[in-house]
Amino acid sequence: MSEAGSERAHGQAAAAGARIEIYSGRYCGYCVRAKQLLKARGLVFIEHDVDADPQGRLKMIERSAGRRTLPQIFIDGRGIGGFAELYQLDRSGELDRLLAGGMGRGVGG
Ligand SMILES: N[C@@H](CCC(=O)N[C@@H](CS)C(=O)NCC(=O)O)C(=O)O
Repeated sequence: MSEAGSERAHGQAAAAGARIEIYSGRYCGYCVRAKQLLKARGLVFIEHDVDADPQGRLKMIERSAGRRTLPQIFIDGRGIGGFAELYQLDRSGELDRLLAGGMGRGVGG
């Protein structure tokens, strides 16, 4: 199996089935907190370690419309921001709706 070392899957199978991606760095406290929150919710996520992957960092910036801070988190391809935004979504209950796909259609734009 080829192993680039920059992308890893975490977590256990979750009911929601949403694709959660987090761009992270090794010495990033907000990344640690974001991953802790996701794990505490039992959510599966794919981690892109951009320290080991400069192209991944460029892709993160492109996908997030220019955001450069770590982490950057995507749910089903939609950038939600960093840890602060994840925390707020979790607190407000919006995270559950996003994971259930309830915000996925006909919203925004
Ligand atoms: N409000 C952001 C803060 C993120 C942040 O400051 N991340 C640090 C690393 S832990 C960073 O990217 N610093 C580099 C920079 O600000 O350009 C969040 O909650 O994710």
